[in-house]
Amino acid sequence: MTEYATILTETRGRVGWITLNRPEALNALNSQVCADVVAAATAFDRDPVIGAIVVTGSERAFAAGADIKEMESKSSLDMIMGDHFGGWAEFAGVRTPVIAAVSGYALGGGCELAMMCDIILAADTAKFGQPEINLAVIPGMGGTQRLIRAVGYYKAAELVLTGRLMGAEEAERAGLVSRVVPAADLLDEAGKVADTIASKSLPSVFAAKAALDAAMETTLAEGLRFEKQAFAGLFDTQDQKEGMAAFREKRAPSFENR
Ligand code: CO8
Repeated sequence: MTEYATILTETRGRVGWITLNRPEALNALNSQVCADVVAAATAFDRDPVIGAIVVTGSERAFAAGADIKEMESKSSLDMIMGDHFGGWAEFAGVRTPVIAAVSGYALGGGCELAMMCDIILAADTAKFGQPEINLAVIPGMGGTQRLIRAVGYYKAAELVLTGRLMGAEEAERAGLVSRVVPAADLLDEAGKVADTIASKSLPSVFAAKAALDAAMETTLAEGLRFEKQAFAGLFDTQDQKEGMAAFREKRAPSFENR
């Protein structure tokens, strides 16, 4: 397994785990973290054994944002030409479903990283927010776009314009969080969700994620066309025959591609 400077990685069964590991900075996302997470996630994505990825942080912080100390002295030109965080688009584009297991702070880029994932499980201690306005900047890794799609315009506007943080329960009510669990159970629950996804037929999992992504990115008519094609495409897989035969024969399916 490759060693990374700012994250820990591990394979458990068919699940790839990525743990942000900069405790001294509450897992602030500097360019090295971006490079490490992208390298680890894309390596898991290419590994045919892996059917789901979990990204997590520490008990105190999933990630407290992009690294303010790294960004502080940058000019506008540095930000444009450096493209320090360009890799996050690659992370958001992996085919394998990614579960964010969030405990403690998920602020700024940390909240945005969670929103690049497909499922957000939150410990009851989690705190979400886009406090960039307090630094005289705005979200830059998708916060103004993905947060609106998750919680609607008015909630997103309040959070982005005031910098207010919201707790796990409020985030779940608002639709940002898939499920809130007791802090002590967070990693077990994330592992269970990941194992469940990884037990399915991979082509159908990839197709489901791509169709869900299409819903976030396109019109209803385009999305429905995409879904129809993706649905039809799965009927050429052996696993579709096996899944439906297993249903008819009242037994568990045994998929080829998982
Ligand atoms: N960047 C750098 N260092 C950080 C960050 C951060 N985002 N957050 C915390 N740290 C460091 C602190 O400086 C401190 O280090 P040190 O001990 O050396 O002083 C250490 O982590 C512990 O933090 P605190 O002492 O502040 O811990 P508290 O428990 O008192 O407070 C908070 C915790 C409330 C989370 C507080 O640390 C905080 O407000 N952090 C900043 C939150 C924030 O503003 N996040 C948004 C950052 S901007 C952003 O994310 C933009 C994303 C888009 C970038 C796209 C580029 C293209």
